Amino acid sequence: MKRALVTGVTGQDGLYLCEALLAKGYEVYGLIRGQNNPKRELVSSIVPDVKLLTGDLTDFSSLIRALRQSDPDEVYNLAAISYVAYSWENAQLTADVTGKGVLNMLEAVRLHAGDEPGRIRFYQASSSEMFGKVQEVPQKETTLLWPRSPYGVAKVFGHYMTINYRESYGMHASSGILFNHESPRRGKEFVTRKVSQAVARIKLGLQSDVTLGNLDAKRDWGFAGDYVEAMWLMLQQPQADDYVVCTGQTHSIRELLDVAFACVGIDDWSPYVRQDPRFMRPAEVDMLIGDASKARRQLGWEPKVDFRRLVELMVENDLREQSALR
Ligand code: G4F
Repeated sequence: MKRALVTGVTGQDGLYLCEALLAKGYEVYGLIRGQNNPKRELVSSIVPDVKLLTGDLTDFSSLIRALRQSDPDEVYNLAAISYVAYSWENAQLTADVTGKGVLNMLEAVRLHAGDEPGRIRFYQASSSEMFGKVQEVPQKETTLLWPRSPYGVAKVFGHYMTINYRESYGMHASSGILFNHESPRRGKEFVTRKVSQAVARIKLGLQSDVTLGNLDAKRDWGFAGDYVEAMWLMLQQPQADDYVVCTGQTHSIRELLDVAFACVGIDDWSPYVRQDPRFMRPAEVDMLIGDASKARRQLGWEPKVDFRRLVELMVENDLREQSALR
């Protein structure tokens, strides 16, 4: 039985990945942060077979302890402060967790693996946010990185550290450059879930409108459940490498609103949507669209859920959730 250690286990990706690994027969350990973490119960209710260990990416000795307790074959480093807007308000914390935290984990894995550096396979959750002010369309593994937020800069540090540990120590360390990926488990601060929840509440008469920021930004949105499969496939390859994971389609926030409101029979959403500068960012990533040819060719990976179906899944889920709250 293979063993995996997953950091960021309380997030959307952590939950989908744990489900996938358990279904494949892995013994799964999840790293959980802080005293009496309120999300512990959520994890235990969705994936009760995951063994939870306490640790923090900024606390090196806790990572060494978690590695000793789990002695994993594979480590998936998903933990991060992942909300881009928040990273301007907490740039140093973001650098410590989302950036330096990757170095802590890589170093802990290197020390734990001892004189067999390739023994533990390592996955780093890199991000399309690293492309920022895009230098090429579509974006691929070789596209020049130009991050536009403290979060993006921290992710670039983690990405290059992962490559550096692979090249310096012969570690099996791979980096997945994942474009935006969403699901009914997405946090409510991200735009897709903010919209799907608002649409459901407007339909049910619980809310009159929703206030957003920039409606013209475009994103390549896929389904998180599809993307965790790509993470796993990367660690099954004989050689570690870096891969872009995306759908190759891009849509604006306006198109997101079109599809989401259409799910509840509203064709003109303009009376329900307001804009406020407080949701605008100091520097915006205007457009992301990826090219996943390498992942398709080398991993045999394909996204299964398209944009329209993804939005439908999210609105249907929020209608159920909000109806139950009434
Ligand atoms: O949903 P978002 O907050 O996601 P963002 O910033 O693209 O980041 C997500 O994807 C990255 C991958 O590229 C991940 F690395 C990262 O951790 C995260 O998962 O915002 C998407 C777009 C932005 O252009 C934003 O300006 O939506 C725009 N937007 C417009 N109004 C809004 C809002 N975003 C949020 N969160 N809230 C709004 O009211």
